[in-house]
Amino acid sequence: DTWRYAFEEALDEVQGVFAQKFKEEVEANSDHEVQLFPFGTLGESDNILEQTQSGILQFVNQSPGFTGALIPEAQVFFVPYLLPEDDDQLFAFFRNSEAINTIFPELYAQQGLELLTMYPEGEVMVTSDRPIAAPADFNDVKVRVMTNPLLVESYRAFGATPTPLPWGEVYGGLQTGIVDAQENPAFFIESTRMYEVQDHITRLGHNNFTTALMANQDFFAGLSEEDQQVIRDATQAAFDHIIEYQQGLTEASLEAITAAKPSITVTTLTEEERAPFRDTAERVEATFLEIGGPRAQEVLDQMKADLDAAAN
Ligand code: 6CS
Repeated sequence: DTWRYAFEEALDEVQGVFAQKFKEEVEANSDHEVQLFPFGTLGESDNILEQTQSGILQFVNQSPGFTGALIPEAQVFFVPYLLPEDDDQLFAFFRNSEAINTIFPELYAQQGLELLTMYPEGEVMVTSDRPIAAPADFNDVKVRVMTNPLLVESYRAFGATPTPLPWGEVYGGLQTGIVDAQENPAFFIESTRMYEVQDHITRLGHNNFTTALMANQDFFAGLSEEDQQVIRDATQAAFDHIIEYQQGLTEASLEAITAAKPSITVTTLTEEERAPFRDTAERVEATFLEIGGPRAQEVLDQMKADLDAAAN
């Protein structure tokens, strides 16, 4: 039979590369086929998640940037400066985190979703129509964010005017001035050509883009143990592949962007410049504890313990 798998990006973007590896592994190790549905074939991110909850799709890759509206605890990924900038620490965290491997699967299960893995997609950068070096520069700047209440709060704390929009409206929104800025990893700024309608890229070092692969829970529970193992193994292989794939990706993407548009500026803020942004983390964390659902405190504490373990 055929398993249907939807994701939020194109085939040659990070989620697509992950999905292709997953498909290859499942098909090499079982009689099942995996049919891939990239962004734009079945609707926006929220649509493909609903289609998976209802069983029309078997698999979905959705980022907490959108899932956070449904599972409030998943908003934790938008506390700024929580995830480490160091790749080795970041990857160790995703591999070994108790929060990701134990707590989040329980929370996703309450929504009919089997959480198979979470993985990072790359350092998040701000693109804008004006230079940004301090919170004051964000004054009256409409920053498009994913539809996640804590992400909205974090940009409010940065001093900006956050505007939540689904992905499909972003390029046009930047082009027509409905929004002035947005955040995403470099590979995505390059592949979607957002740089065409933005003049500045700023590296605040505030986050890495987290995403998640899930299955419809009834579908997964109804599979033989052997098929479940095929899925777990394919997930692990895709995870390893995507970590490897990301080596050097950010720098290569930035080079491609500046080659395509030499006038664009790419600025890495100094530690001094980052300090006022970093100072907002405490306030955003407090908001997370208010709006992050019944297990917010437990999730935050476990994340911090996991991050400490990954740092050592
Ligand atoms: O900004 C967004 O909405 C999108 N960003 C990425 C990197 N993947 C999918 C998501 O829809």
